[in-house]
Amino acid sequence: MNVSELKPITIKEIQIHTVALPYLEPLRTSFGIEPDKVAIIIEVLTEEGVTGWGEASIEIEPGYGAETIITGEHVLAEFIIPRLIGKTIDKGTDFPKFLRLVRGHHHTKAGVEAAVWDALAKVNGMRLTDYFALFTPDGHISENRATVGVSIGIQSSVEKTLEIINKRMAQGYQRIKLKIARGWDVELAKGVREQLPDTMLMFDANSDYQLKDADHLKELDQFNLLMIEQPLAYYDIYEHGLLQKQLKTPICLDESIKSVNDLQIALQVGAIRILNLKPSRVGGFSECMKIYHLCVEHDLPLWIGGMLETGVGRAANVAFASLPGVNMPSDISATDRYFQKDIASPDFVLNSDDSTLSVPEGIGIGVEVQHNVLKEASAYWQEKNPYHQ
Ligand code: OSB
Ligand code: MG
Repeated sequence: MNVSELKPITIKEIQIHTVALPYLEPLRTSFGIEPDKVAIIIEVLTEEGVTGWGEASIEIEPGYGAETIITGEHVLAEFIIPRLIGKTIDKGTDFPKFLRLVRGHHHTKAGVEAAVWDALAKVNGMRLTDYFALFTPDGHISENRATVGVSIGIQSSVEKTLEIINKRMAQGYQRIKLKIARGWDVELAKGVREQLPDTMLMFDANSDYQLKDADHLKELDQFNLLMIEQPLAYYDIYEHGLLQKQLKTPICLDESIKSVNDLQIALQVGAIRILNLKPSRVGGFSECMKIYHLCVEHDLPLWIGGMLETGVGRAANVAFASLPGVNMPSDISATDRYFQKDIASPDFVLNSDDSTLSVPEGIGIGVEVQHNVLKEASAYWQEKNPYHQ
């Protein structure tokens, strides 16, 4: 199908639902731990009668990204929703121009944009993954499944970490990501590698180190890590280039890459060998698409990162991660890695033979929002709301 033949949507109404869900296994990172998943679920109703769903995946504290639930609600109500009501959107990649004068707020914008892409796919009777594929380089079509791994938080001991790794490997996860921090790195690598010399293993530092730690980080080179994710500051690109020159282990950037322009700079200064692309961090799927094209042009290995999304956000991420340019295991796990009861159904279940998640067959994101669970999760947010009102 040609992109110019796609049906547009006209936005009639946008509803927002702030939710919280208790985690089954909270993720301790170098910047902290949160007991509950929080998000703003965005519902876009169209004149055509279809409803699109998206997730603004924001954390309670501004420890990963700058946004909070309150900034998200504020920017949605005052600046984003008023710019969209009554607007006709021809295709997904046209979306950013409507929010040209709302700068930053990537996680919030990404949630709205995801709902718009979902509505567009639905109005065209297509799965979101096939709708995405129309905007990728020629010949790229969905592989109908995304290869995935699992992200494991900082634990109290190497033994405890190995216990969780073994549980996840028994479930079928073939790539293990461990969170690290200063003081929780070399000893962990040594302990895990003694037991699991060949496992696909990577570390994520979430910006805990400085360039002056380069000699220490070099000790990690002996452990055959697939990559080290975001060792240095969340805003830095330049020093990652200096660090990569000293390290054999490939540097994967997460926090530092907020746009295709950032990626161009990182490539230019040799700061990146692998990209963790999070739709929420870069502000939505149009920016993801530009980044996807640049990765293909530069042969840069690419995978999709996660923000411990609910089924709504995860479904869209699985749809994107099943495109062939996404060529390393993504941080998208099965529903039972995250929640007892999710707001979208059916659950994502790991295909344990090949460490994949299947793209659902239904149109759009292919999962249905469970209105009763959405209501419960909204009430749980009201009860748990940690902000002083
Ligand atoms: O750095 O990738 C990260 C979750 C919250 C904030 C930052 C990160 C993460 C993850 C989650 O690693 C991975 C997942 O969604 O399963
Ligand atoms: Mg990361």
